[in-house]
Amino acid sequence: MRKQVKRFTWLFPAIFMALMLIGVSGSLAFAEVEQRINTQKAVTAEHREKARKVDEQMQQKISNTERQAAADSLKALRQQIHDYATQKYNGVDPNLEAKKQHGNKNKKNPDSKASYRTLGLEGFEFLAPPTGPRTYGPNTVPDYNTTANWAFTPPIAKFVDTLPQLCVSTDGYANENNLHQCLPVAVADTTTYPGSDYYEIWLEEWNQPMHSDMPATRVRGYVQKQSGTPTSTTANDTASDAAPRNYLAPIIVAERDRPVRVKFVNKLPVGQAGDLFIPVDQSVMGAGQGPLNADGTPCDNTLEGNTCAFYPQNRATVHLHGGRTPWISDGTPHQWITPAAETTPYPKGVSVANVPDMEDPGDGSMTFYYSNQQTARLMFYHDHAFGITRLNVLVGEAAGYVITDKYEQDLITRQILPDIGIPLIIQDRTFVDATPFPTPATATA
Ligand SMILES: [Cu+2]
Repeated sequence: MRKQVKRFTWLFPAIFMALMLIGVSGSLAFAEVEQRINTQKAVTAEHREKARKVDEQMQQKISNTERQAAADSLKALRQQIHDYATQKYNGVDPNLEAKKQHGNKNKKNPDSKASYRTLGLEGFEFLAPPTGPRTYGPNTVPDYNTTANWAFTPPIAKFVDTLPQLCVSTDGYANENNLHQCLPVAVADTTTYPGSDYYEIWLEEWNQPMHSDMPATRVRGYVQKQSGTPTSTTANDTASDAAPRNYLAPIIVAERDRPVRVKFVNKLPVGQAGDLFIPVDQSVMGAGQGPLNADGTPCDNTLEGNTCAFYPQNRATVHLHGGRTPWISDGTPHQWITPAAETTPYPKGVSVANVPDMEDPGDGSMTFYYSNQQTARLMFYHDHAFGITRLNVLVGEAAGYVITDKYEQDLITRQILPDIGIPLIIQDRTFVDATPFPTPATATA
């Protein structure tokens, strides 16, 4: 009973407020219609201001000279701070002092704390700016602590190359950086499988420059082969090779709830040329010997001195990272395939399955079905082969995958978002000389 009374008393202000709101919204509606007529667009002043800012930002282009100037001033600033620190501690370089103290940890020195002081952060060693020329290469003592000289990456200048950006077939993939690179957006074939976007993606190996001061680097990556709707109706058509190939491409742009179908063809070199060109730890499960002899008879790879055949290093698959994908198309560790021409007792992983309503792609190929039942997001697709996933991804078997939806498209239409966005990928890479050198390389070798 008490509860009912309470609810009843609540109703009065609620009804009153509702009546008030109807009145207010009535007059608001008039003002809004007026505004729509004035601006011819259903956007508020706030939206227009946002759109103006986005436009302004897109107009701002920074030249390489400006980037270099910024890098130079940053370097000068680091030098200034370092000089200041050196002076502050009576001419004693705080870094060298810190090192001495670390080296003398065993000796009990009551003054050690006093002489090891840092620039405000406890335990933080301030490093001097690198001073060239550096020595690096075989027989050089590795220095990880002051001026890093290891792993053979030559000293390279920052900000000299512009980032490769997305490029599209409609303007002939013209949007190149100074290294003539861009990331092509894959062109969907919409007729071969009605209701789906179909792509034919090959896996290939090539050389590509990563910096204007370095020779080209060997990569393995994905390439779209059949671009756009083919004239032929067969799903195995490989007519066009129009799109440039590029590290971390092609980018697939999918629409929410519209499936993507992929025919993936492993076109890597075979035999010895099919081996990875970076070191492979064959003691990792799946990277060394498998359960079969070269003639296909079973063997026990856990025994000493066994004769089991090694898994080929040109195995590969496609996994859509973060995708809501049925298991047959998930590119799991056991869904890899080798190139059709490879001679091996292991031509494919034990869980390989093709999409049931797609044409059988044959040896060295596999079909995938992605549901795209997800909201707008940036994902990526990459290799997932048993034992060598990390290595395959490191050499380049990865590319962007964007899902867009009606909410995102609405924001783009109203110019609140400039477009589907600028995919930004940050990687920390080490480059080694292609010429083999004796390992371990030591000062006395
Ligand atoms: Cu992943």
